[in-house]
Amino acid sequence: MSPIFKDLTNAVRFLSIDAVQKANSGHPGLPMGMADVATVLFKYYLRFNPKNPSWINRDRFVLSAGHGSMLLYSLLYLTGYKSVSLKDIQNFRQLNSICAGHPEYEKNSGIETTTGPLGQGLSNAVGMAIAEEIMKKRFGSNLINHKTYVIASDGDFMEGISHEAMSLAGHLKLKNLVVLFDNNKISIDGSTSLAVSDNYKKRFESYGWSFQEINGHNEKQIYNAIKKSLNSKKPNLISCKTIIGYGSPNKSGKASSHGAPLGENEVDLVRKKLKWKYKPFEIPKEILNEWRKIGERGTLEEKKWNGVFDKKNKKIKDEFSRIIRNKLPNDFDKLLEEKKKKFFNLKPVIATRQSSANVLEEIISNLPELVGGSADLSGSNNTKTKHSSILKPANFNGNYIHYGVREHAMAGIMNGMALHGGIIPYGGTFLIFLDYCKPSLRLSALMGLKVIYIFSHDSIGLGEDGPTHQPIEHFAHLRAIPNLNVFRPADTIETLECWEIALKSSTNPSVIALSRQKIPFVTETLTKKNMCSMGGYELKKTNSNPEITIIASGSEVQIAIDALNKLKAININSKVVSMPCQELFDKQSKEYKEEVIEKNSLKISIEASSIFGWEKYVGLEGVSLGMKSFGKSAPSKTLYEDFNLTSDSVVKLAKKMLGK
Ligand SMILES: Cc1ncc(C[n+]2csc(CCOP(=O)(O)OP(=O)(O)O)c2C)c(N)n1
Repeated sequence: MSPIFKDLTNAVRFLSIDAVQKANSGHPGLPMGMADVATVLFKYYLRFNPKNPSWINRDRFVLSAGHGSMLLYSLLYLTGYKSVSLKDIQNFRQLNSICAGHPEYEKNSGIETTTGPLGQGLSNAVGMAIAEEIMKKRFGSNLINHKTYVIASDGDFMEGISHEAMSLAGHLKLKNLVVLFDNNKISIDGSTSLAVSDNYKKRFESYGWSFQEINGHNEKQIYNAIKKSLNSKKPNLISCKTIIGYGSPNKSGKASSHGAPLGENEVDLVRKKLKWKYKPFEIPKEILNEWRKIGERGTLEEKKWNGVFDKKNKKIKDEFSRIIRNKLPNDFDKLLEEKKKKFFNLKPVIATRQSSANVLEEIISNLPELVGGSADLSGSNNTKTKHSSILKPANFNGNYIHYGVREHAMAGIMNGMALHGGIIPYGGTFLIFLDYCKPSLRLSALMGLKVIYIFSHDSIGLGEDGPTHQPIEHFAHLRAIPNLNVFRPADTIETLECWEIALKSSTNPSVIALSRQKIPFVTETLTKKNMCSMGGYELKKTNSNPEITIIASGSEVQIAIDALNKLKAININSKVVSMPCQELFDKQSKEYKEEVIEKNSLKISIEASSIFGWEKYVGLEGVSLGMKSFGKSAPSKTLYEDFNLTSDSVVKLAKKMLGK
């Protein structure tokens, strides 16, 4: 190991252990163990420009083992990112510090993704690598030609999502993906032998990956392994045998260095052992300069790249810039307006999953950045259109991914594609299988990514597949997640409007929940305005002073309309409010809300789902009709009757509430 290399790695180690010590919490073991690997990567290979962290052709670096966050912050500071100062490092884990406990994605900061829940970063990296390949195919390999590097830990590979993501990466032959495995054989409970006996070589080779194993503290071996990976035709796993807490006389190689400060005495001993004579947070000028030189390399690389970009013709440059800036085409609004008119004239009586397919069919050719997929339910979610072409192994000339039965990885991969930029991912499964991808969906919301989840089969209305497939608590669950729009459109017009909002939401993900069963067309008037953008709106009323307001979403809007007609027949005036998106409705003015949900009326809500949350609209005197138990296996219509989700139930209730 050259003396300067040792200094560079020690700068990372000591910034990390001193920050953890000062915060009195955090994880010193990983940065100490992986400092050598990370230094080789940044010194010799990683293409990045701290002066422009968003440069589109940068290599992506993902710290999947997010608990080792100080490794990332140290590298960002040392290489000269403005986003992370020494002061920020001294404020590790303190309120509003960019150096949060676990890396939190921030645009233009060098923190490429939020990690901490183990396994997520790995799936994000697969998404980034796919996005890179798609963009490369579209715009040429002289414009897009970067790699995705990941540091992942034992815990990352124990998580199920790692299997899903790695398996798909192997299938797709994502040769631009390089995973550096911190193979230290230690996790929180102690030796990994307590819980794992996987043969990693066999595991990764069976996925179709290239596998190398090296000493993760040997500069030359690390250098050669990464070099070899650059010419691989497969995704790359480099198992780096490391010592957790490297340099700590009493805690290295032990779980005790994983997730707690080493302690003042031990930190002193590490200083002695690694011959680091500087005070906490002191990085000598010569060493900092060496690191800064590594960071400066990127300026020239980006300049060269700008030269290549400038030579492209205007059309390509404009299109490339448009999708990178996440802007929809100029004529997109006009297209939507035309299609809305067309659907309004057709008034289709179809399942909203079919409505979604019809909307997609009309817009997808105009949005080449839209990349869809499904977790093996393409025909049920209706996510694949006539204009979809399938992404194949080593051939990325497509806009549709067969994710296989891998809901969790699908969501993590969609996050990765959105993070990469230039892609708007959408992916489908049944709403019930939200349970299989929720951890990643939560991160879509936490990171504020434009990811569109298409969840069909959204209620007991799916019928005979029975209670295992009938979502009950899922809307309540989704609506409790901050920064997520949950849409449940009632017909094709609402479906188009919900798609429009989702496509225009740049800082939050969207769920579009769709019915399996055919439902009537309910839109009364054609408006230029996107009615769903208010979240809820008056659909119909029988006079200006309704005694009852019936609020419904999706497939239950028609039940509400039937009830309104039946109430009218017995001289009770009512109104129907369609509520496709509670989150957007809640953002409206008090006046609007009180006007839509008639302040002086009694309220009834109906949704074939848990009633949890509806009380905020119906109030103490109102009643919510919904599901209070699991569903049953039977035809849809029978189930609605069995669970009293009918217009007659609404009428009976209204009469009772009014004392009639
Ligand atoms: C999904 C998930 N489960 C549990 C945890 C809590 N946790 C943090 S690190 C860790 C395991 C640590 O072992 P390893 O991945 O080998 O990291 P190392 O000890 O080598 O730093 C666990 C269980 C987590 N962050 N994410």
